[in-house]
Amino acid sequence: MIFFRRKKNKEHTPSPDHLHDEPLAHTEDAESVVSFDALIEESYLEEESDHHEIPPLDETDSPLPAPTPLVQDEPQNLLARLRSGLSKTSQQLSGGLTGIFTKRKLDDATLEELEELLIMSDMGVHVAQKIVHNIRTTRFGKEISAEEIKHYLAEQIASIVQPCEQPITFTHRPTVIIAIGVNGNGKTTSLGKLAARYRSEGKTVMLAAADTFRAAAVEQLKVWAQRAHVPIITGAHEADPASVVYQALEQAIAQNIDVLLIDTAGRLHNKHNLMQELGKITRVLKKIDEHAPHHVVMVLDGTTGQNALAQAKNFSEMIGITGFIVTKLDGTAKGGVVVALAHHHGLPVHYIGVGESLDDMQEFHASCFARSLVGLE
Ligand SMILES: Nc1nc2c(ncn2[C@@H]2O[C@H](COP(=O)(O)OP(=O)(O)O)[C@@H](O)[C@H]2O)c(=O)[nH]1
Ligand SMILES: [Mg+2]
Repeated sequence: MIFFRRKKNKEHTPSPDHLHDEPLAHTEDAESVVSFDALIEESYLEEESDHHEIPPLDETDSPLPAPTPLVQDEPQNLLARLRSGLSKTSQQLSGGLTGIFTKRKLDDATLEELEELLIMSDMGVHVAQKIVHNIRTTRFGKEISAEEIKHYLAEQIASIVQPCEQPITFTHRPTVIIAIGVNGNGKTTSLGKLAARYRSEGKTVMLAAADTFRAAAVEQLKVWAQRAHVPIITGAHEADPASVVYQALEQAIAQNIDVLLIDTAGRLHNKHNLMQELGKITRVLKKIDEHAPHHVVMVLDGTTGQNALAQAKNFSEMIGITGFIVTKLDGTAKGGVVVALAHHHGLPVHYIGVGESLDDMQEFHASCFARSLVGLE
């Protein structure tokens, strides 16, 4: 399914604000558009065939001695994983840049090709135009190598995404983090990875399975809880998610837990039900702690490119999102979507997912991300 995906339109180029604010109406350059309810409903219908693989426990991550630092936390490992995770996007960008800038001056034609290349990585028309405009004003008419362009791009991208480099803060005990987002985006997996990460940092962690609609969803979270050696609160099948969350927060307080991670359902029949459920979850949390939830993190699937942007827009209009996790960047050449997200939303991007294993959830570092995205060491 594709929606809100724009083709470049040279005659009419909307302003960034215009693009951001535009409702999901049918436009000439939208390939196909669906409503939010259709999106939710579709993900609900997909449920029948929705058997997410739960990777087996293997010797690399089980048993996870807790608290023990994850291998990834060594800086070289982190960077290497980031680079390989973003390699689909960086190969496309890097290959394209080499093609465009081999012994060529920075003229209208090369700039146009550069803009196309940036749009292909899903940075969006406006980010691409902004970057190309900046290059034009400083370098027009000069000879420039692909390597120089990469450095320049990395700087530009880093400056756009820098404000989003904001790690999760742990200001309360327990700090309550709730994951929301469309089915299949990676909520459960991301929370499992975070449970292991926080545990390895020496924090005490509890998981709450508030996606009570699907038994498999609870089982999936249980496997992650086992791996990360953390307790999990679940309810009966189709129990009220709000009651699970209430019990979880009570338990977390009683057990002096540092971080409570709440997994929610991504698919309900429509927007109204989803809003109601998330609203109720928030209300019951506030009965116990008026500041909870301390983080409402939307999990986005990076492989959906500009579609992820539209989901972010829809959810942020419904619910007060405090930050993002962008998953599956390893599976896509559309890694530029993080740049578009930063440009349009400006909310923190707490973590990015660059693979399926426990070690593949990284804190978002603007300059490392930018350099890796364009294929620089
Ligand atoms: N390659 C890759 N796969 C991921 C990543 N994050 C999640 N997944 C996979 O995406 C699928 C859906 O994830 P899940 O956590 O069940 O999504 P949820 O429905 O939002 O809870 C699973 O097969 C995960 O293993 C990632 O960063 N990279
Ligand atoms: Mg799930």
